Parts: sequence; C-alpha cells; structure tokens
Amino acid sequence: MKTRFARVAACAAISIGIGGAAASAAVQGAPRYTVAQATEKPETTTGQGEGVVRAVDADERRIMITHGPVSGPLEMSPMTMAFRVAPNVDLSSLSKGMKIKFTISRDAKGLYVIEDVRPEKP
Ligand SMILES: [Cu+2]
Repeated sequence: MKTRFARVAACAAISIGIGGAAASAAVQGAPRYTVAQATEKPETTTGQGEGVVRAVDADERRIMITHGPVSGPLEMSPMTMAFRVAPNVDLSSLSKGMKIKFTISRDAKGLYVIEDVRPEKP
C-alpha cells in the first residue's frame, strides 16, 4: 500500500508537466523518500514499516520500536527491537509513544539502519 502510494505520487508528479514551475514545487514539497526510492536508489535494499516509538537514545542514536510487518525487499516480521538511526534523521522530533512510519536499510556491515522517519498523521 505504501509502495503503491509512492508509485502514484511519482507518476502524478510526472503527469503534471515536466519542467513546469508548479511541477517542481510539487516534487520538492513531497516527502523525500517517495521520489528517491522510486527513481534514484534502485540498488538500495529497503523496507517500509509502521510502529510505535518505545524509547529514544539520542547519545547512541538508537530508537526502540514496536513495529508491524516491514514490507519491501527488506522484510521483517512484527516485533519490538532497537534500530540504529541514520545521521540525517532528526531524533529530537521523536518521542516515546509516537506513531511513526519508517524506512530501513542495511549498512555496510549488514546492520539495520533507519533511514527515514515520518510521524504518522491521524
Ligand atoms: Cu524488527
């Protein structure tokens, strides 16, 4: 469902009109991950999931999440676990109990890393 949304968003941006100022603004206003995953990083193995933040460790840049099934090339069953968080993610925007959607990948050592986090809009 999230993957379908990403494809629809990418197609919509294209159909608006390539090169138009309005189209550029629309693309820039869209979530980064939508366009990046659809077109720019096909070689990166990622997974998409939703969950609830259980703890935030800013010093170690880790967060504990209870997540549902992670879909995409990088699949995972529902569980509670700690993830390392990529440097570009703003940890100060996260807090215990927050519902989030996230994107994970693996680093060079094969460890899971959260690449992107979005608070889940009601
Ligand atoms: Cu997990």
